[in-house]
Amino acid sequence: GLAAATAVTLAVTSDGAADGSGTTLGLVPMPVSLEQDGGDPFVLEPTTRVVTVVDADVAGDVRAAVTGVGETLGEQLAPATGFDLARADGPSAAVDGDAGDGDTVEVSADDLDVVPGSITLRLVGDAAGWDPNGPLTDPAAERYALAATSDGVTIEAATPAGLFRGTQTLLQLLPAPVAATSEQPAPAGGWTVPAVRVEDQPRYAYRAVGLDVARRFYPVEDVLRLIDQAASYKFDVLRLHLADDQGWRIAIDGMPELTEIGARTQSGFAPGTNDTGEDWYYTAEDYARIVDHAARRFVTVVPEIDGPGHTLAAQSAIGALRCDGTPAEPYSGFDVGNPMICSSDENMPAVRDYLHGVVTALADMTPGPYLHLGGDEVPDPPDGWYENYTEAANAEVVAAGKTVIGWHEWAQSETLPPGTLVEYWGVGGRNRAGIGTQVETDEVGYMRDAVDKGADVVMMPPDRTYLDMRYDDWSTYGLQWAGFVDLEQAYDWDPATELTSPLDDSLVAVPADRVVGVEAALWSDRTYQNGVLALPDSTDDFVPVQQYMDYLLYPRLPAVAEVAWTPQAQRDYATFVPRLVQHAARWDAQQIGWNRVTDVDWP
Ligand code: TNX
Repeated sequence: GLAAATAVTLAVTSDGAADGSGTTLGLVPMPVSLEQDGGDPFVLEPTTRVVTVVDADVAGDVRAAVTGVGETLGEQLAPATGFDLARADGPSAAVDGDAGDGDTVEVSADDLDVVPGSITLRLVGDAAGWDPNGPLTDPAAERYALAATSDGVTIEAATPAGLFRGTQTLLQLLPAPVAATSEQPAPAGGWTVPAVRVEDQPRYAYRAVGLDVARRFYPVEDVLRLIDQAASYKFDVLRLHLADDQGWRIAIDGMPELTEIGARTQSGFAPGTNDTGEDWYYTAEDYARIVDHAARRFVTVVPEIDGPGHTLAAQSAIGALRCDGTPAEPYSGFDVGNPMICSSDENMPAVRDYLHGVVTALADMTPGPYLHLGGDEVPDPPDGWYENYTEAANAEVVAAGKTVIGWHEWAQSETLPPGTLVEYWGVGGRNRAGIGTQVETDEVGYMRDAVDKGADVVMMPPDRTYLDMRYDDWSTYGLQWAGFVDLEQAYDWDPATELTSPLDDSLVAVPADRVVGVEAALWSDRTYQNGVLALPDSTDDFVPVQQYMDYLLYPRLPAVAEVAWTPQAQRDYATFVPRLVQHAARWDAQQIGWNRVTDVDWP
C-alpha cells in the first residue's frame, strides 16, 4: 500500500484534544492535532478559488480524483453560500518536485504553501501505491494536514482520499449555516475559517455505517443522503444489508425471480401492500448511482447477502434452496431464526448455483474489494450444513476476486480466505462476556476462532453501535434487546480492548492489533412507533424512513465516528459533548429530524 511507497510522517500531539482546548471549534471527529494561533480568519468570498495541485508525473486517474475532490468541495459550498467558486488546477511548476519516488514525504501543517485567496488542495508525491478500490487496511492512507490563515486555506495529503477528509474538516470549520441546502445570508463577519493548523489521520482504516434495506426498503435518495452524512463524519464504508427473510433488494443479472418474487415484501408489509408505486429493490442503475456517489466521497460500498439463515426471500424465489424443492411463502413477519437454506451434501449443487449467480453478479457491480456474506443466527443447523454453505460461499467470493466479510458466526467456517474480516456483534464484550472465564460467551469463542484462522476484526457491539436500539425510555423508535444505547454508551468504549478482560489485561480474546475497524449499524426490523412494545395495527403505523433514520442516527452517529477516527487517548466524553452540541445548528440547517436527548445540554 501507500505506506510502503511513501512513508508519510506526521507529528502527533495532544494539543487541543483531551485537555479541553479546541472544543470551541466543534470538530467531530476530533483531529489528532489542532493548533490555533489567534491569527485572523480566512474569509470565503465569491472570488475565492479552489485550486488543486498535483505533481507533473501523477497518473491520470489520480489527477482526476484530486480534481474531483475540488469539484465536490465546490458543490458542497455552493448551496448555502450561493458562491459558484472558480476552480483551477495549479501549475505544476509551483509544486516542489522532490516528493514521490519512494521518498519520505512530510505532510506537516507547518510549511504549507498558501496560495493567496484560494483553497488549495495539494497532493504530495505521486500516490503511486494508492488504489481507490484497495483493501481498507492502512489508516495512514487518509492522512492530511490543513492550514488556514487570513491569506488562504491549504490542505495537503498523499492521497485523494486524504484530501477529501481534509475538506470535510474545512466544512466543519465554517459557520453552521454552510450546511444548509439553500442559500443563506452570510453570517456576521462572513463565511470565516478560523486560523488553525490541523494534522490528522484515522485510528482505524475501516469505519462503516451499516443500513438494513432488507427489512425496510430505503429509496436511492435516502441512501445518497446517508452517504453524505456519513462522509461528513469521515466514515469510509457503507454496508448495505441487501437480503434477508423479508426482502431481496438488488437486481441480479440472470436471476430476475429474486426481485420479482423476493422484493414484494418488507417487515410488516405482506405481498399486495405495496401501494407506493416504487419497486422495493435497486436496479443495476440504482446501485451504480449509490456506488458512484459513495466513490466521490471515498466511501466504499460493501454489499451484504446474508446466509445461510435470514434467507426466506431467496427461498421464496428459488425453490431449489429448500430440501423439498418447494418455494417458501413470502415472509413479512418480525421473527429471526427462520429456516436456513438447505445446505445438505445432496442439495449443495443447487446452493452453489445460487451462490455463483449472486456472487459473480454482485462482484461485477461492485468496484470495492469486499463482499459481505452475513452468516448470523442459524439455530441448530444439521451437522455440516453451515460449513457446506460457508465453504461454497467463500470459494465463490475468492473466485470473483473479492475479500470475504462475515458476522462472528462465520468463523465456524473450516478455513477463512486471506484478508477475511469478521465482525463482532456480541453484547457487552468487555464487561459482560466473561472473557477468559468459564462463562465466556459463544460469540467471544467465535472471535477467538476468527483470529486463529487469520481474520482481522471489525467491532460492532450492539450495546454500543446498534443505532436501532432505543436511547432511553423516551425513545419513540427502536428495539431494546441489547439495552438502551444513550450517547455516552455509544461514545465511551474502546474497540481495541472491548474483547479483553476488564480484570486481567492478559486475558485477550482479540488482540488490539487485529482490530481494524468499527461499524455503526442501523437495522430496520421494526420501523414503527414504539416497535419494542407492540406489533403495528396496519402499515399506516410505519414511519417514513427518513424520520426513522434521522431520529436514531442523530446524535449517535457522530459519536461512533469519533470512536473509529480519533486516538483513544484523545477521546473524552466530557470534551466530546461541547463539540457535538455545536452540530445541532448544522443538523437543523440540513433539516435532519434529530433526537434532542435529555442527557445533553443543547444550545
Ligand atoms: C441482530 S446483527 C441481527 C439483525 C437484526 C438486529 C436488530 C446481526 C448480525 N443480526 O438481523 O436486524 O439484531 O438489532
